[in-house]
Amino acid sequence: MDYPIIDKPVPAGGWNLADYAAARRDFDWQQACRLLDGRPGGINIGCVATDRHVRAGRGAVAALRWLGKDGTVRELSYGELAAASDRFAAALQAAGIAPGERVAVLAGRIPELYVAALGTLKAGAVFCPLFSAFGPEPVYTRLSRSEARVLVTTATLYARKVQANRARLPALTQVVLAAGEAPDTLGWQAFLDAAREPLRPVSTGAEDAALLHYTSGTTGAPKGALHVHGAVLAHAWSGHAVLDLRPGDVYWCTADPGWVTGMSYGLVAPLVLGATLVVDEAEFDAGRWYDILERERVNVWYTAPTAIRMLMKYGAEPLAGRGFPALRLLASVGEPLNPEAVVWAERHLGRPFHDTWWQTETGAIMVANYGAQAVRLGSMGRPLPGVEVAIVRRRRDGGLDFLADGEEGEIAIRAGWPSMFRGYLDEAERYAACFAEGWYLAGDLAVRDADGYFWFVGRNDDVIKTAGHLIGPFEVENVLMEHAAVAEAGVIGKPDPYAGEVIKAFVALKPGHVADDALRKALIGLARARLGPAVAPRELDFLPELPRTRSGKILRRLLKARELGLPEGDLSTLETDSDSARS
Ligand code: 6R9
Repeated sequence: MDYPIIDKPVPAGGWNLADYAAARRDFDWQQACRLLDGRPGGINIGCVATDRHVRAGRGAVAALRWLGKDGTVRELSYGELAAASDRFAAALQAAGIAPGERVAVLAGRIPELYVAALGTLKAGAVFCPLFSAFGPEPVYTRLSRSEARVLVTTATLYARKVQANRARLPALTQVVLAAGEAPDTLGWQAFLDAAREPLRPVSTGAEDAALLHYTSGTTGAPKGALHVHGAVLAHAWSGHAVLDLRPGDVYWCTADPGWVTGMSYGLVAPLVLGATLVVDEAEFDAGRWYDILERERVNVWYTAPTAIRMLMKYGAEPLAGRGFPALRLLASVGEPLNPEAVVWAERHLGRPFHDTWWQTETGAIMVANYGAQAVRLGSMGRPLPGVEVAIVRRRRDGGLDFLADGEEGEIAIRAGWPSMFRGYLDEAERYAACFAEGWYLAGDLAVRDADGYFWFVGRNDDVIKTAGHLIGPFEVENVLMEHAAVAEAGVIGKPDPYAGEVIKAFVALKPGHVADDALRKALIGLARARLGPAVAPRELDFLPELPRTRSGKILRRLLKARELGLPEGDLSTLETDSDSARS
């Protein structure tokens, strides 16, 4: 391989503390970045993920193995993926899409999504994935705020989630349908055929924008976290050091590319490292999942705690008569990984789950139980070499206090790692509020033990994690507020044994409206139609009024404490917390 840094294998016996400290001290991201593709200054994720393999004679290796819902299997080699993404990039150029402009995809896990992502990157445009289970409202907000010029979707999703808002999306000049037909759109093949010239290579540098991921905060609209081409170094490094991905490995990541995990590790890292990426189009199904692990001989599997808990729920029965000798490494991300899940996996799949912690903003894994270091049950692991993590408390003057081992505080990462987000699109202040004294503040609370392992405590804000997906309460409250009967709405995450949290709404009504079951159903129905079932509240209670801070913000934490029967806590801190800079 042509990566001097990641060519170093994980030391036999794993990273001990001394190796780890040395590797971190000696690690030079800038140097590594320059080495990544040989050309000074130039780097493009799409090219590193495909063309590099073709140049190295690995064009015939399977890059993508797609398992359709209906049993269809489609395989694309690295050579085919390189050619198909070139073609898509050329079509973007023919359509007049300039480098830096946004191309969005709203689709399930279909091969065209992967081709479009890589092609967009090759054309120097910015790829913006949208979760296909989002309803029309979140889709509109994201398309509109990103000023996407091109949208790749299917006729069904277009009709349900985009068409009605098309006139309100002036920047959107081209809708390309990977399946089906609709007025004012182009078919996939017709779009590709419009490119009469081959791709004119675009030179992108490490600091050029590549990916735009929308993520949720406590207040305001979703934030567009912008990532650059140089991030690929962190994807490659973490894919190697944490996921132990090797060329020719069969790798399966169950995350949807509509979320950051599905891009960083469901597309970029495995392709950059020359693995064969298994993509399953279908939704969770225990029997199907075990079939995939067994039949496809998956070597490395990356999934989420919710999925593991669902598998555990089905028990040992669907496992009877199966074996997974090919499985080498299991990893998990997105929510706290409960120790039972690790133990269960070791017993039933033959390997423990390795936890990994990171965020949309960090772009790549920051903390993990990686290499052969012992998995500490309940701990997220240790920072990767090249990543410096501290536990801090923000002072009132904006400075940071660095806390000792064993003390609970906010996770902070020293700014400057390659996959660090480079901005929230058009929101410089919101971006700046995430940093202090050269450190990025993650908004998560944790404790570090004396051996350098990090233990997750909780979020420092009101965002909700449901089935591994980050949901902003504000987006949900806004839709409920649109109903004529609603005076105010507050939304919280309510603990759930499988999904981690489910969304629960509290609503106060305007005078003259009756809080009954019909209205409850109507409100949940409205939210499902506008937001999509993944984002809509599962439960809804009526209250005479909602608790507020002195500055008028809804005290979601108090709603949560009451819901869970917990002490209501120190209200003065609740008030200052919900007024904090980061949102
Ligand atoms: C990759 C991703 C980020 C938030 C993060 C934290 C939670 C992620 C976790 C975890 C406990 C882990 N989270 N990994 N919590 N243990 N191993 O999920 O990105 O959607 O931006 O969510 O997810 O709260 O801050 P994103």
